[in-house]
Amino acid sequence: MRASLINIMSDDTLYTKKQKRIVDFAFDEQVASVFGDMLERSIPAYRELIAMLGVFADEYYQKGSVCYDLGCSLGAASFSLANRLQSREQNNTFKIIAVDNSEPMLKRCQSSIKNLSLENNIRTELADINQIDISHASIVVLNFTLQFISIDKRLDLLKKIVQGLNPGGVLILSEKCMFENSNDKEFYEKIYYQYKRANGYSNLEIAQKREALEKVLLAESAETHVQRLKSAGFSSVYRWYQCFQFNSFCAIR
Ligand code: GEK
Repeated sequence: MRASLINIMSDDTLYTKKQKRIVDFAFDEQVASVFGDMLERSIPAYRELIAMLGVFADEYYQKGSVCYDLGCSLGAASFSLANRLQSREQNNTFKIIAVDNSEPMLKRCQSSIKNLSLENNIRTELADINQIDISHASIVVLNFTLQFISIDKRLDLLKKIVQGLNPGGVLILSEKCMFENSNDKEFYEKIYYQYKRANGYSNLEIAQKREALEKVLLAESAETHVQRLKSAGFSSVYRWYQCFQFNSFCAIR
Protein backbone atom coordinates (compact mmCIF):
# COMPACT_ATOMS: atom_id res chain seq x y z
CA MET A 1 0.00 0.00 0.00
CA ARG A 2 1.26 3.48 -0.80
CA ALA A 3 0.57 4.78 2.68
CA SER A 4 3.29 2.56 4.05
CA LEU A 5 5.90 3.94 1.68
CA ILE A 6 8.55 5.34 3.94
CA ASN A 7 11.68 5.66 1.91
CA ILE A 8 14.34 5.10 4.55
CA MET A 9 13.90 1.91 6.57
CA SER A 10 17.25 1.41 8.33
CA ASP A 11 17.01 -0.54 11.58
CA ASP A 12 16.58 1.49 14.75
CA THR A 13 19.68 0.64 16.79
CA LEU A 14 20.04 4.10 18.41
CA TYR A 15 19.80 2.86 22.00
CA THR A 16 21.31 -0.61 21.59
CA LYS A 17 24.61 0.26 23.30
CA LYS A 18 24.85 1.46 26.88
CA GLN A 19 25.25 5.24 26.82
CA LYS A 20 27.30 7.15 29.39
CA ARG A 21 24.82 10.01 29.46
CA ILE A 22 21.36 9.99 27.95
CA VAL A 23 20.70 13.18 26.02
CA ASP A 24 17.19 14.47 25.37
CA PHE A 25 15.53 12.93 22.33
CA ALA A 26 15.66 15.17 19.23
CA PHE A 27 14.41 14.79 15.66
CA ASP A 28 17.91 15.03 14.21
CA GLU A 29 19.69 13.29 11.32
CA GLN A 30 20.35 10.12 13.33
CA VAL A 31 16.71 9.76 14.37
CA ALA A 32 15.38 10.64 10.91
CA SER A 33 17.55 7.94 9.33
CA VAL A 34 15.88 5.15 11.37
CA PHE A 35 12.51 6.80 11.97
CA GLY A 36 10.36 4.54 9.77
CA ASP A 37 11.53 1.45 11.64
CA MET A 38 11.32 3.23 15.02
CA LEU A 39 7.65 4.19 14.56
CA GLU A 40 6.60 0.81 13.20
CA ARG A 41 8.17 -0.96 16.19
CA SER A 42 7.09 1.59 18.83
CA ILE A 43 3.51 2.57 17.96
CA PRO A 44 1.07 -0.33 18.03
CA ALA A 45 -0.78 -0.65 14.72
CA TYR A 46 1.05 2.40 13.30
CA ARG A 47 0.48 1.27 9.69
CA GLU A 48 -3.23 0.67 10.29
CA LEU A 49 -3.60 4.08 11.96
CA ILE A 50 -1.93 5.73 8.98
CA ALA A 51 -4.10 3.80 6.52
CA MET A 52 -7.23 4.79 8.50
CA LEU A 53 -6.48 8.48 7.82
CA GLY A 54 -7.46 7.74 4.23
CA VAL A 55 -10.85 6.57 5.46
CA PHE A 56 -11.32 9.90 7.27
CA ALA A 57 -10.33 11.66 4.04
CA ASP A 58 -13.04 9.72 2.19
CA GLU A 59 -15.62 10.92 4.68
CA TYR A 60 -14.54 14.47 5.52
CA TYR A 61 -12.54 15.92 2.62
CA GLN A 62 -14.27 18.92 1.06
CA LYS A 63 -13.61 19.80 -2.55
CA GLY A 64 -11.33 22.84 -2.93
CA SER A 65 -10.21 22.72 0.71
CA VAL A 66 -6.69 22.21 2.09
CA CYS A 67 -5.40 19.31 4.21
CA TYR A 68 -2.67 19.88 6.80
CA ASP A 69 -0.26 17.28 8.17
CA LEU A 70 1.31 18.95 11.22
CA GLY A 71 4.55 17.33 12.36
CA CYS A 72 4.63 15.29 9.16
CA SER A 73 8.05 13.62 9.78
CA LEU A 74 8.61 11.36 6.74
CA GLY A 75 5.15 12.17 5.34
CA ALA A 76 3.29 8.91 6.02
CA ALA A 77 0.01 10.67 6.95
CA SER A 78 0.18 12.93 3.87
CA PHE A 79 0.75 9.93 1.60
CA SER A 80 -2.20 8.11 3.11
CA LEU A 81 -4.48 11.12 2.51
CA ALA A 82 -3.08 11.56 -1.01
CA ASN A 83 -3.64 7.90 -1.80
CA ARG A 84 -7.39 8.21 -1.13
CA LEU A 85 -7.79 11.70 -2.58
CA GLN A 86 -6.12 10.63 -5.82
CA SER A 87 -8.66 7.89 -6.28
CA ARG A 88 -11.65 10.24 -5.83
CA GLU A 89 -10.47 13.61 -7.24
CA GLN A 90 -10.46 13.12 -11.00
CA ASN A 91 -8.30 16.19 -11.75
CA ASN A 92 -5.98 15.60 -8.82
CA THR A 93 -6.40 19.17 -7.63
CA PHE A 94 -6.23 18.36 -3.91
CA LYS A 95 -3.71 20.22 -1.77
CA ILE A 96 -1.87 18.97 1.32
CA ILE A 97 0.48 21.12 3.38
CA ALA A 98 3.00 18.99 5.29
CA VAL A 99 4.78 20.87 8.08
CA ASP A 100 7.72 19.89 10.26
CA ASN A 101 10.47 21.84 12.01
CA SER A 102 13.05 19.07 11.56
CA GLU A 103 15.08 19.54 8.39
CA PRO A 104 16.34 15.92 8.24
CA MET A 105 12.72 14.67 8.41
CA LEU A 106 11.45 17.12 5.83
CA LYS A 107 14.27 16.34 3.36
CA ARG A 108 13.26 12.68 3.39
CA CYS A 109 9.60 13.62 3.08
CA GLN A 110 10.42 15.78 0.04
CA SER A 111 12.29 12.97 -1.67
CA SER A 112 9.29 10.62 -1.19
CA ILE A 113 6.97 13.32 -2.59
CA LYS A 114 9.19 13.43 -5.69
CA ASN A 115 9.34 9.63 -6.01
CA LEU A 116 5.55 9.49 -5.86
CA SER A 117 5.16 12.41 -8.31
CA LEU A 118 3.05 14.31 -5.78
CA GLU A 119 4.85 17.66 -6.12
CA ASN A 120 1.68 19.36 -7.39
CA ASN A 121 -0.35 18.12 -4.46
CA ILE A 122 1.87 18.11 -1.37
CA ARG A 123 3.74 21.23 -0.35
CA THR A 124 6.21 21.00 2.54
CA GLU A 125 6.95 23.76 5.04
CA LEU A 126 9.94 23.80 7.36
CA ALA A 127 8.25 25.60 10.25
CA ASP A 128 7.10 25.51 13.84
CA ILE A 129 3.43 24.49 13.74
CA ASN A 130 2.74 27.12 16.43
CA GLN A 131 3.72 29.80 13.92
CA ILE A 132 1.96 28.77 10.71
CA ASP A 133 -1.36 29.98 9.29
CA ILE A 134 -4.16 27.48 8.80
CA SER A 135 -7.11 28.27 6.56
CA HIS A 136 -9.77 26.68 4.32
CA ALA A 137 -8.99 23.27 5.82
CA SER A 138 -11.26 20.25 5.85
CA ILE A 139 -8.72 17.83 7.35
CA VAL A 140 -5.95 18.56 9.83
CA VAL A 141 -3.75 15.73 11.12
CA LEU A 142 -1.72 15.91 14.33
CA ASN A 143 -0.44 12.33 14.38
CA PHE A 144 1.67 12.00 17.56
CA THR A 145 2.88 15.62 17.31
CA LEU A 146 0.96 17.55 19.98
CA GLN A 147 2.76 15.49 22.64
CA PHE A 148 6.00 17.29 21.69
CA ILE A 149 4.47 20.80 21.98
CA SER A 150 4.82 22.53 25.33
CA ILE A 151 1.62 22.07 27.33
CA ASP A 152 0.95 25.80 27.72
CA LYS A 153 0.83 26.23 23.92
CA ARG A 154 -1.53 23.35 23.16
CA LEU A 155 -4.86 25.15 23.63
CA ASP A 156 -3.83 28.08 21.40
CA LEU A 157 -2.70 25.66 18.68
CA LEU A 158 -6.02 23.80 18.81
CA LYS A 159 -7.96 27.09 18.73
CA LYS A 160 -6.02 28.11 15.63
CA ILE A 161 -6.88 24.77 14.02
CA VAL A 162 -10.61 25.19 14.79
CA GLN A 163 -10.53 28.65 13.26
CA GLY A 164 -8.75 27.38 10.15
CA LEU A 165 -11.17 24.51 9.58
CA ASN A 166 -14.26 24.86 7.43
CA PRO A 167 -17.52 23.95 9.18
CA GLY A 168 -17.75 20.15 9.16
CA GLY A 169 -13.96 19.81 8.88
CA VAL A 170 -12.02 17.49 11.20
CA LEU A 171 -8.88 17.26 13.24
CA ILE A 172 -7.42 13.79 13.72
CA LEU A 173 -5.33 13.91 16.88
CA SER A 174 -3.27 10.86 17.85
CA GLU A 175 -1.35 10.85 21.12
CA LYS A 176 0.44 8.61 23.54
CA CYS A 177 -1.58 9.20 26.70
CA MET A 178 -0.87 8.74 30.40
CA PHE A 179 -3.07 7.29 33.11
CA GLU A 180 -3.64 9.08 36.42
CA ASN A 181 -4.57 5.89 38.25
CA SER A 182 -1.47 3.94 39.37
CA ASN A 183 -3.00 0.51 38.61
CA ASP A 184 -3.83 1.54 35.04
CA LYS A 185 -0.43 3.17 34.63
CA GLU A 186 1.37 0.03 35.78
CA PHE A 187 -0.76 -2.30 33.64
CA TYR A 188 -0.38 -0.32 30.41
CA GLU A 189 3.35 0.29 30.89
CA LYS A 190 3.93 -3.41 31.54
CA ILE A 191 2.03 -4.55 28.48
CA TYR A 192 3.55 -1.82 26.28
CA TYR A 193 7.11 -2.78 27.22
CA GLN A 194 6.19 -6.39 26.48
CA TYR A 195 5.03 -5.19 23.04
CA LYS A 196 8.37 -3.41 22.51
CA ARG A 197 10.30 -6.54 23.53
CA ALA A 198 8.16 -8.54 21.11
CA ASN A 199 9.31 -6.08 18.43
CA GLY A 200 12.97 -6.78 19.18
CA TYR A 201 13.87 -3.97 21.60
CA SER A 202 16.00 -5.01 24.60
CA ASN A 203 15.34 -3.84 28.16
CA LEU A 204 18.37 -1.54 27.84
CA GLU A 205 17.02 0.04 24.65
CA ILE A 206 13.59 0.51 26.23
CA ALA A 207 15.05 2.09 29.39
CA GLN A 208 17.43 4.44 27.55
CA LYS A 209 14.76 5.62 25.07
CA ARG A 210 12.31 6.21 27.93
CA GLU A 211 14.88 8.39 29.70
CA ALA A 212 15.66 10.32 26.49
CA LEU A 213 11.95 11.06 25.99
CA GLU A 214 11.18 11.92 29.61
CA LYS A 215 11.34 15.72 29.27
CA VAL A 216 10.45 15.81 25.58
CA LEU A 217 7.29 13.73 25.14
CA LEU A 218 4.80 15.29 27.54
CA ALA A 219 1.89 12.86 27.69
CA GLU A 220 -1.47 13.83 29.13
CA SER A 221 -4.56 11.78 29.91
CA ALA A 222 -7.13 11.02 27.21
CA GLU A 223 -9.71 12.94 29.30
CA THR A 224 -7.49 16.04 29.31
CA HIS A 225 -7.26 15.87 25.52
CA VAL A 226 -11.01 15.50 25.09
CA GLN A 227 -11.69 18.44 27.42
CA ARG A 228 -9.14 20.66 25.70
CA LEU A 229 -10.53 19.82 22.24
CA LYS A 230 -13.98 20.86 23.47
CA SER A 231 -12.65 24.06 25.09
CA ALA A 232 -10.89 24.91 21.84
CA GLY A 233 -14.29 24.95 20.10
CA PHE A 234 -14.75 21.54 18.47
CA SER A 235 -18.42 20.59 18.50
CA SER A 236 -17.95 16.79 18.74
CA VAL A 237 -15.02 14.68 19.84
CA TYR A 238 -14.74 10.91 19.32
CA ARG A 239 -12.03 8.63 20.66
CA TRP A 240 -12.07 6.28 17.70
CA TYR A 241 -8.89 4.30 18.50
CA GLN A 242 -7.02 3.00 21.53
CA CYS A 243 -4.27 0.40 21.89
CA PHE A 244 -2.34 0.46 25.16
CA GLN A 245 -1.50 4.16 25.83
CA PHE A 246 -1.96 5.13 22.19
CA ASN A 247 -5.17 6.95 21.34
CA SER A 248 -6.60 8.73 18.37
CA PHE A 249 -9.42 11.28 18.46
CA CYS A 250 -11.56 12.70 15.71
CA ALA A 251 -12.67 16.24 16.54
CA ILE A 252 -15.27 17.84 14.30
CA ARG A 253 -15.63 21.59 13.92
C1 GEK B 1 3.65 10.29 11.34
N1 GEK B 1 3.08 12.53 12.13
O1 GEK B 1 4.46 9.52 10.83
N2 GEK B 1 6.64 22.25 14.74
C2 GEK B 1 6.73 21.39 13.70
N3 GEK B 1 7.02 20.08 13.85
C3 GEK B 1 7.26 19.63 15.09
C4 GEK B 1 7.20 20.48 16.21
C5 GEK B 1 6.88 21.84 16.00
N4 GEK B 1 6.80 22.72 17.01
N5 GEK B 1 7.49 19.76 17.32
C6 GEK B 1 7.72 18.48 16.89
N6 GEK B 1 7.58 18.41 15.55
C7 GEK B 1 4.18 11.57 11.96
C8 GEK B 1 4.89 11.28 13.23
S1 GEK B 1 6.59 12.38 15.10
C9 GEK B 1 5.96 11.45 16.39
C10 GEK B 1 5.18 12.50 14.04
C11 GEK B 1 6.93 10.69 17.19
C12 GEK B 1 7.73 17.23 14.69
C13 GEK B 1 9.02 16.47 14.89
O2 GEK B 1 10.09 17.04 14.19
C14 GEK B 1 8.63 15.07 14.39
O3 GEK B 1 8.94 14.90 13.04
C15 GEK B 1 7.12 15.01 14.62
O4 GEK B 1 6.71 16.33 15.02
C16 GEK B 1 6.67 14.03 15.69
O5 GEK B 1 2.43 10.08 11.40
O6 GEK B 1 8.14 10.80 17.01
O7 GEK B 1 6.41 9.93 18.14
